Amino acid sequence: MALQATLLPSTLSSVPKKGHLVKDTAAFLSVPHHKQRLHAASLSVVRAQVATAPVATPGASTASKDSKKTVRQGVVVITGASSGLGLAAAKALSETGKWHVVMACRDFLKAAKAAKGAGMADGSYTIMHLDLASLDSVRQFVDNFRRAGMPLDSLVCNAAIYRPTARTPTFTADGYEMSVGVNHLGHFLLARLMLHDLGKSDYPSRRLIILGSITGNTNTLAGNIPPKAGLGDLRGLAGGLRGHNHNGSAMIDGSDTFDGAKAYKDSKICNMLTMQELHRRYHEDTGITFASLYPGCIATTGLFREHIPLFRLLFPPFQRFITKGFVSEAESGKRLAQVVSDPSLGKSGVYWSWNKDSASFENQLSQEASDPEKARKLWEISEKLVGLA
Ligand code: NDP
Ligand code: PMR
Repeated sequence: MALQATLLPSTLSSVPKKGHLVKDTAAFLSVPHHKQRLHAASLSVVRAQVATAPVATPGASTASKDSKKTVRQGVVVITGASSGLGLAAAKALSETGKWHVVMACRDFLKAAKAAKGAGMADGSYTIMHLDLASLDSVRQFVDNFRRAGMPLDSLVCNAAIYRPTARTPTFTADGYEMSVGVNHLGHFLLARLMLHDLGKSDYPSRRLIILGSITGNTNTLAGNIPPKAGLGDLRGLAGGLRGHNHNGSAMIDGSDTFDGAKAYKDSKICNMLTMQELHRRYHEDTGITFASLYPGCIATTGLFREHIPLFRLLFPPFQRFITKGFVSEAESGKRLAQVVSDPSLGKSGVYWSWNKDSASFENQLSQEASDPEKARKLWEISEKLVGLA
């Protein structure tokens, strides 16, 4: 039985080969010479091994002498893996050989270049199209992922946009303010749909991770730099985040004035509240681990691309030498990879952070970012906005 399972991966292929695009949407691109090492049909066989071997071993998908301890390679979907933290985590996870990374990105070519540029090995990743600014695209992604026949063992909601200088809102395909639309609503729908796939996985530790941040937590110095995050009574969100032109507000708290920096910080509160609500609703029944994190200040990423040039120049040295909150992209990638796969970070409902020695610890969220009543309300409104209720 175990021997059979270890032979399966190299002989079966359920994903398209080089350049093959699934569906006319061209939404799926497998990497060159991709030898898919996973197959849904092998899962029932591997299940028996998982029970006796809770921890994955390197090179697990190839035949091993000690096949009793073999756990198949895990599959992790990372949104926004074409840059910054997502790319660094994709690289870190793929390098272990224990993970096949599905890079869920809005720009194929950029993602392909980024993976190559980062030195990720052919066959260790798959790029699939996902534009979080369109709920149709989110649904299409889930559909394409399922058609590809891969299991889902971990989902990382990482992608984000930050529009610090914007004084007028832009909107997603569905008409929601862009920062909250992409960072929260797109991920909310993705997470809800993919819970089903995580639930079917036989992997020893299944995880759903949503990026949070220090700047969404007003119990920190960084969270007190104006504009401060705050969702108020969520009236703007309940009104559909449509903006003035549609007799609404583009801000979650219903404010008349749009503030791009605040919209981002608000979206991070939503991310952290969503993780906790997922934990409350699903952890006990499914065993899935839900987690959020602040990976450190990765001051060099594309997140700050819309900031003024002077900020982009001074922010990295400011964080490196003054606040000492700076963390490199590579280090942040390792941190996120830990939250995906480290057995010691398997606790659910936790917001992880790292101290100066890069040791992880369970951090405290601000009062608002841990308010269960607000989380419930956010959940219910978000469900309506993404068409789940
Ligand atoms: P980057 O800008 O480098 O990466 C963001 C990623 O999101 C990119 O791959 C981008 O794609 C993708 N993305 C943006 N919009 C969409 C969309 N509509 N659909 C799909 N993907 C999209 O930023 P970071 O790596 O810094 O940020 C990653 C996460 O880390 C974010 O959630 C952020 O909030 C969080 N974080 C970052 C901190 C930091 O200091 N940088 C601190 C705390 C948290 P593309 O490449 O095509 O633009
Ligand atoms: Mg902040 C301990 C101090 C600390 C840390 C860890 C951060 C992280 N920042 C700190 C302090 C300060 N910042 C101080 C004292 C100032 C005033 C000079 C300051 C300013 C500042 C600005 C203008 N910081 C910023 C900005 C941004 O535009 C960034 C932002 O808010 O993005 C949403 C940002 C950040 N500071 C951080 C981190 C992690 C960010 C950006 C990323 C994020 O939350 O995703």
